[in-house]
Amino acid sequence: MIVYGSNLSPFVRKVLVYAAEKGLTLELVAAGLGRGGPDFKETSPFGKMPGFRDPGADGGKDFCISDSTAIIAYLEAKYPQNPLIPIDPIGRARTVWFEEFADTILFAMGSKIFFNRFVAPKVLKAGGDEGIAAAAVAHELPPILDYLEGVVPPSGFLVADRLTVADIAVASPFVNLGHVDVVVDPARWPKAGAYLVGIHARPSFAPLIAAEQRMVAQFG
Ligand SMILES: N[C@@H](CCC(=O)N[C@@H](CS)C(=O)NCC(=O)O)C(=O)O
Repeated sequence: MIVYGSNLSPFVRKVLVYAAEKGLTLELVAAGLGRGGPDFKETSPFGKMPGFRDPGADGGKDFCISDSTAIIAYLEAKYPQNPLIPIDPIGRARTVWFEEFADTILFAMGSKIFFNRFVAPKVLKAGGDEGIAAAAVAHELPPILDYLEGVVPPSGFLVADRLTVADIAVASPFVNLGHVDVVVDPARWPKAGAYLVGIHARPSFAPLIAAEQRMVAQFG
């Protein structure tokens, strides 16, 4: 199975970490921001990463789909062992909420910082707007961390006291913040900070983060 995109995208990283936790092998093909060609376009009609292809899975034809949530829904249905989306109504609803929180609220905040401090100046060589990034750090990040501080249970997992897609989705955008040296102040947000450190230390996240750090460092 193929994922198209860059693991610097929190959505691509979410799918790769999910697959690692499930013991599934996905091939990552570079795509997005002008890369990937027709094969990527076939999986993602609007050029958003990740795209996904499961060769021959649709009655002999390739099954193609985009959107990290759709891809994970497909994989979870196809590979139900070691479930990462609870089946009980409350657990499932909470998992969907945290994934949605990550994909919209967290991503909107994080992308202002990562885009303007890394993607625009270093990848696109177009200059970033530091004012937008600094305002997001000062005004948008703290209420998000206040919220997380209040909802992280002692178990260290957001839902069902075990790892679910909720944890993968919420922890993923914080990797991007780490790449641009935005750290969670442990004095102000001790529970949220420890939670993120714990999720990022998992064998599914840690090697990806290390590889990304090397990639980011190459841009200077
Ligand atoms: N809801 C989508 C969001 C995908 C998305 O916005 N991806 C961004 C990268 S983080 C992208 O491809 N941006 C490039 C573009 O819009 O051309 C998902 O969960 O996969």
